[in-house]
Amino acid sequence: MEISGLYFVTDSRLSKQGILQDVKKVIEAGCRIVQYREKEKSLEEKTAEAKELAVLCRGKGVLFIMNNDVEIAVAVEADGVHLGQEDMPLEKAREVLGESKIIGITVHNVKEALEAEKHGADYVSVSPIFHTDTKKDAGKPAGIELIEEAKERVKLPIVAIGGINEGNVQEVIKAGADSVAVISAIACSENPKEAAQRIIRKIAKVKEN
Ligand code: TZP
Repeated sequence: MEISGLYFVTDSRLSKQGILQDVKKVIEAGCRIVQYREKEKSLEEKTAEAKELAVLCRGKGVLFIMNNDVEIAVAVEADGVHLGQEDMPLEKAREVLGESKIIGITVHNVKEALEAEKHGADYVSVSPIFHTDTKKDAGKPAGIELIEEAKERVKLPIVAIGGINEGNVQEVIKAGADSVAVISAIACSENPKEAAQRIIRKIAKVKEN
């Protein structure tokens, strides 16, 4: 399945209604990619939650990606895993997951994106595009220039992340992002379904033109 459009990433610390509810709502809105990302939970808790979300996503034909943890991805039969630069090396993750699974990786510059491509990533997540309070160590905002540069030099689908919301999503897509990964603009909203719908509509408008 294609890596495009809205890509929702869970965060129980920010969620108003709980991540299960958030995921149900974004799927109702039309989101086709969900990543389970929980930083402060035990392995047992993460495995149980990931399992529940994996089953939900599978039933709806939505891609389910596990953040960082390759073992949990295997245990819950996730569609893939998302790695940071400090996580398990890509080749190792590929060995464990096999060719059929999706492996995405966070990159902060074109050099890292080219490395990821060389080592067999399925998509790169260029990060952070704008300022974000959600990930404290995300680093300095790269701006949409990084999307433009990555789009020019890398063949892989480009997922943009960091501070993306309904106000700036269109410039992100215009710059060349195939997909936008969003946490707070949806999880912190009183109505995650409507927030997701507004972002999806804005993406569609750019693609229509
Ligand atoms: N990786 C880079 S920025 C970020 C992650 C997980 C946080 C994105 O969250 P938000 O709330 O959409 O800015």
